[in-house]
This record gives sequence, C-alpha cells and structure tokens, in this order.
Amino acid sequence: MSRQKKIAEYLLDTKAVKLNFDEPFTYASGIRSPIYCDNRVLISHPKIRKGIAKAFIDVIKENNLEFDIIAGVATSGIPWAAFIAEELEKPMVYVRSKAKGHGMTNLVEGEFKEGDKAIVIEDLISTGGSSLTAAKGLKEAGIIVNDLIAIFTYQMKKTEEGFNNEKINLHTLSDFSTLAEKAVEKNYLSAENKDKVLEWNQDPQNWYSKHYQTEEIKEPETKNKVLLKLQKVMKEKKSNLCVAADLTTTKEILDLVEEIGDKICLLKTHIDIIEDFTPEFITKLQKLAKEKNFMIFEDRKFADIGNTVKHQFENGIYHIADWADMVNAHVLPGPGILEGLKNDKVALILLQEMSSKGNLLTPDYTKKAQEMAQEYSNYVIGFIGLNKTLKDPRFMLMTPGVKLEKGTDKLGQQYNDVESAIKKGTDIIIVGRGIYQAEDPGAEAQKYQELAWKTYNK
Ligand code: 5FU
Repeated sequence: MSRQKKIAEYLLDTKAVKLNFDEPFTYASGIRSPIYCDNRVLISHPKIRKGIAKAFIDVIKENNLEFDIIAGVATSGIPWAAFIAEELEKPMVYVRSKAKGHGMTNLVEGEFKEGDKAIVIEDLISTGGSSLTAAKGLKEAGIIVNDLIAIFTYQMKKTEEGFNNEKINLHTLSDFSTLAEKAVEKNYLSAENKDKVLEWNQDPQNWYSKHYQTEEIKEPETKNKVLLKLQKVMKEKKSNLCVAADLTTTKEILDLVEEIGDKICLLKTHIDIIEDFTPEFITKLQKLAKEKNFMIFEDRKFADIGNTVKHQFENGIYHIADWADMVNAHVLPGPGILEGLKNDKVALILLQEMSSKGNLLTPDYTKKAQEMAQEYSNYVIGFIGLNKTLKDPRFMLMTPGVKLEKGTDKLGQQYNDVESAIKKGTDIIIVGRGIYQAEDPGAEAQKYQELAWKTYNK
C-alpha cells in the first residue's frame, strides 16, 4: 500500500478524520464541510504514532532534505517534531503561528543560530495560512525554511499558491483525494458521494448550498403582506440592514433609532431586556418607525407549546402581537407552536440555523424548519440562518452574527463579515454591537448599509 493510502487509513481508523456527506460539519467560520480533521487524537495511538513519525522521516530521507533543526508548529505540530527530532538525534524548536499576547513575545522557542535550516512540521494544512505564518516567523528569526511537512492537506486551491509565493516546498503524508478513495474502499463513504465530497475543496464557501439546495420554487401568486411591505421598504431605502438594538433602557434605544433609523429596513428588539419598559415606549418606537420607514422585528424566539406561546405573544406586559411586524420562533416544539402564533398582521420568522458556536441546529433540523415554513407559508416569511439552502421567494433569509470583520465574542457568538454573509445567500444582515457600540452609530450604520446593499445587488 502506498504511504499516502496507509496514512489515510490511520486517519480514518482513529477517526482523526471524519467524512460525512449527509450531515456536513460546521466549522467555526460557519463554513459547512463534509470533512472534519482533528489529528491531535493520533498521538494517543502508539503504533500509529510510530508509523506516522516513520513516514515523516521517510519523506525527509527520500527527498534528501537538508536541515539543522526540526521546527514544530505550535501546538499540534510539536509532538511530531519531537518524535522526529528524537529519532534523528537533531535539535528541535517550536514556533507559534501567532505571537503570545503577553509577556515575552518569542515566536520561536528553543535554541538556534541565524542561518540554521529548519524543516517545519505541521499536522494539518487547511488553507495553509497558519503554517505559512509560522514559517514566516521562523524566517524573521533568521532561520532558513525550504521545506514543510504535514500529515494531511485539504488540497485547497489557494494552498499551493501560498507555498509557491513563500518559496517553500510542501510535502504531505496524505491528502484529501487519497483519503476519499480509501474511505470508499473501507465503506466509510459511498462511491456515489465521493465526487460530491471531493468538490468541497474547490469552493468551500458555496459547496453546501450547491448540494443541499431544495428545489427552486417559482414566484408565488400571493405573498404575505408583511413580506411585501418589507421588500418595498428595502427597495425604497436601498437597505437590507437590520439593526439589533440590544440596549437596556428605552432612552438608549430611542436615541439609537434617531441616529440609525434612516439607514435600516428593520429594527430588531429584545423587549424583555429593557429595564424601564412602558407602553409609551412602544408608541414612540412606532412613531419613529413610521417617520423613518422601517419595520419592527421582536426577536422573542418563542419555543414552547402552542397554548403557552399564544399567551407570551398576545398577553403579559408586552402584548407583542399588538406592535411587532414580525416575531421569530424555534420549530423544536413541532407545528403546534406555529398554530399558537398564527396572526394575520404579525409575520413569523423561523430559526433554521444559529450563529452561535456549538449550536445544535443540524442540517436535518434546518430542512425540517424549511418544510414547516412551506406548510405555514401564509404566516411564515423567512428564516434566521446563515446559508440560503431553500430558494423560495416566499421566504427571506436573515443572518445575525455580522460585523465588518470576522471574529467571535466571549460568549460563543461567531461573526461573519458582510460580504461573506451575503455571498452565502442572505437577504438581510442583522448587526448589533458592530453598530450600537461604534463611536458614531449613524455613520457606522451607513457603512454597513452601503456595503450590504452593494454586495446584495452585485
Ligand atoms: F438567532 C440568532 C442567532 O443565531 N444569533 C444571534 O446573534 C439571533 N441572534 C441575535 O442577533 C442576538 O440575540 C442579537 O440580538 C443579535 C446579534 O447581535 P451582535 O451584537 O451583532 O452579536
């Protein structure tokens, strides 16, 4: 068996790499993928560990790679670098792909001399970005880097280009296409799905929508009135921006709306986080909505049985049904929740996906939410989600977790940038902290509005 295949077998047998076409994985970036790789588990298998370390050494020997030191990329490359350095009785260093945020900011740890040649050891190449950052760190420290060896590569298009630009030879012990072949041989993957899986690395951003699109539905004869109004407002204001006004006093919210009201099609509220709520607040908000021509979306995320949500929607102190243009709901409780929220004036948005890390809304759940929306299309006008997997003009996709730059917060929120969110097919971006925490929320909202509308209409 070739080395590439043998290593692929190790990866599959230890479940370091998992393939799943039917229920793709979601990366931290929100990208959906049929492959998930966590090579860190490999170090727990002594025999396999030995086999992999030997494969690294074979690559070094077969290619007559010249070097003085072995450099592991922190953290996952470190154990492999250690096994190799130990076996070859050579010095070892390790290198961070980012400088430490505090204290001494050594990128390279261990002893070396300027002009030393290093072979860089890595466990996985996805885009190659972090490996190249590490290699650049070594070069900046005066170390010569000509070769990098990794256990596995996703064989993405831009990887090769990156390595060529840095003039570094990339050697890998195995790769995505060999692994897919081996997975078919071992019945982990059907031959039928292999080609679809292999398409992923050509266009990871759009792979999911391509394969999970349900049938495209033509323009329906009638549409929900709230949806028609929303589409009209969007066109009139050239805005597909929804601002999440997650502030906790009525004054702060009303002040914010004064500043950003002209730039948005939709204002999203969490009415139950307001400390000084009074019915007058609603009157003022509705007046502003009329003056500034935007609609109101109460992000209540109902999630109970029909009878309870009906009370939560219509009664209590908030009387949401009297003032919101739209509200949203989880489909977890089943169709009863949609029955409880049926309303001719207030439209419904269903959660098909969430932006938070580790959420449990699987592709299968998404599909069920879409089926329920189709069944209740008189009331349901859209989804909260990240990927337009249902192309049906009766529904709009609204995406939260958007900022000018990708990132995360400390409580699991995951941000996409405006362009990536819209490229995944969203109709409306929802922005909270990116706008209301800005120094000048009005100016910031304008930036988001212009960028989102331009990208949406490209
Ligand atoms: F359904 C969802 C979701 O999946 N993610 C979200 O972030 C809703 N949200 C809401 O969007 C959340 O409750 C906030 O009101 C808003 C995002 O705010 P941020 O400040 O832009 O993170």
